[in-house]
Amino acid sequence: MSEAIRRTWLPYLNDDVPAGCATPAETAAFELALGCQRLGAPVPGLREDAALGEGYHIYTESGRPVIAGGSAGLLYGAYAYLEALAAGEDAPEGVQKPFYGLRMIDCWDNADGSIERGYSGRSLWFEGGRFQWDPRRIRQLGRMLGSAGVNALCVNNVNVHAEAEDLIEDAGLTELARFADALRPFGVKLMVSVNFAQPMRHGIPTADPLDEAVQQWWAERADAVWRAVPDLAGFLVKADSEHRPGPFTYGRSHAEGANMLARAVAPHGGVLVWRAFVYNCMQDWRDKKTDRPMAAYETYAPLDGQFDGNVILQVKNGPYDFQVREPVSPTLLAMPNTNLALEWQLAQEYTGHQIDLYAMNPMWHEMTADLPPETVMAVAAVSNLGRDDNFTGHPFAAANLYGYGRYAWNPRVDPEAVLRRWARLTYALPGAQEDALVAMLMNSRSVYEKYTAPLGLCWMVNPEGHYGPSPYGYEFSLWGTYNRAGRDAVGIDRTAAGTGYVLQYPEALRRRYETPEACPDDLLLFFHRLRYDYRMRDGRTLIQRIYDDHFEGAEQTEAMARTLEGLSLPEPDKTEALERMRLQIRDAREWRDVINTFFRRLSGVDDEKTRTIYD
Ligand code: GCW
Repeated sequence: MSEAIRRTWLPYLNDDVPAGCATPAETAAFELALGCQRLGAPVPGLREDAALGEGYHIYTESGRPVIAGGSAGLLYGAYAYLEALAAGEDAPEGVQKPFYGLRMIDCWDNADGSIERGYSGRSLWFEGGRFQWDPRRIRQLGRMLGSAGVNALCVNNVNVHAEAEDLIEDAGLTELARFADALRPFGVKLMVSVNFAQPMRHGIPTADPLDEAVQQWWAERADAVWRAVPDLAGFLVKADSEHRPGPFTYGRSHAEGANMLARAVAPHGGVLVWRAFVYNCMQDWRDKKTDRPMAAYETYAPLDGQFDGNVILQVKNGPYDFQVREPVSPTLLAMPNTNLALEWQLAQEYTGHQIDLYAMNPMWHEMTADLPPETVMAVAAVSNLGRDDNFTGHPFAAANLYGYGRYAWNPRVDPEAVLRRWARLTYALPGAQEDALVAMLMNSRSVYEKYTAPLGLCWMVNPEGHYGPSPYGYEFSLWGTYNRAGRDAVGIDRTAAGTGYVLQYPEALRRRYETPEACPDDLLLFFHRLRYDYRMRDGRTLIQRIYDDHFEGAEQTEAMARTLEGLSLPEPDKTEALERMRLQIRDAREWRDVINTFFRRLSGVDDEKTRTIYD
């Protein structure tokens, strides 16, 4: 582990991380004293006002800035004040409150120190089956989370392996409490992923949610857990999914399963976050009727209104699984009487492993058009954090963590303003360079989409690790993940005449998606099966568009490398970013050539522009 504390978006605070603070209000005072001194700014007065809760009010009184807020509000106000000054702006006056009360990071960290889909090194807090961490790094992490505005961290993987079950057993509670103590000063509460079948470890022959012994075991467990960590935010559960146990085994519904756990945590003010990522993961590719994107809606929409008040149903943004582009999950639009959380993935599982540039704020912002932010009451994001010196693998991937917090505070925030703020705070580049960096980030998703799987084509990725092209990789698998590319046509018909998926949408979206003429290009093959000679709006054939996108995406990657070389970034960020960019260029070429060759071979159609497509 490196001794040096790495640059974050608060570089003026880098070398001293708050120690000895027990509450967010104390951390606020520490950060302001240090930051204002470094920035040569007046230190604001702090006025605790519990009624403001996590919100804060910044105003001037007798010529002196004042920050009022609840304990966490003071901390958020302090960071807002410091950030504005560091970015060369006036301190923001007025009241600010977070849009979402629960702003979670879900960590897929395993107790052995590995991270499922982690691209930034090993876990920052687990090793060898137990909690183990470097206090300085955890304080810096706390500062990053607190200053981004995140307020809950689920410490362990939703796939709860045996060692992690110990977290809520008596033997594990002291360590859990210590870790909660470490993050509490930053306004971050812990959450724990639990195994639905955990009572069976204790001689109870079933995990049936309607069984009294099971209910009693969970109630007693929750009592013990909250005795150790009184402000634990709640439990998170992945059930009946990808071989995890769940209520289906006992013929019970997911409302029955979730409510049983919710009743155990309710007396302690805890929430029960239940994931809606449930589908048949043992599909037969020959079966064209079972359509995986339909699964969550089929399972959950009929249960609307049946969940207890402290259950939050956590739904991934799209109906598949964090692909580059998916339509909004129809489940999110079908459950007005259920508390919903929208789940994103900061970890770049399908979006380039924190090697390829992929800034997410534009994508999150785009979703607000189809999913009014008021539809959900919480947001969650799978963590991109790890033990790498820079915390996020790629130094620019920090923009996604920072940006997620800004979006959780205000889902309608302008993505460009967020990326600019992050870039300015982190690097303070000369104006034109900052513009170039921000433009590159704003465009990064589109570039990635072009050279990987454009037009809503999903799953052309290598199943082994989910990096790099493999057009047949998922085609004959059990996971319900097909492109069905043939000699004449590609894509899946999800209209009423096809799988019927489109019928899960409210009318306006259904109309937009049900005909190829109305469907936006970027989701065309998600909803429709089209011939390669299908004419796109701009007159190009479908196959030509596939070729063009792959060539363009790979070329744009090379342009990004030139932009990057021109930036006066500090070391080691510049070297790290350039090294990753070299890999991105290599991999974008590989995507281009593999995917274009695949379609060229299948269709027999040449590129109109006679560029090289290998045979
Ligand atoms: O995307 C899939 C991932 C799994 C993950 C699962 C989930 C934690 O490939 O690694 O398991 O989603 O969201 O539960």
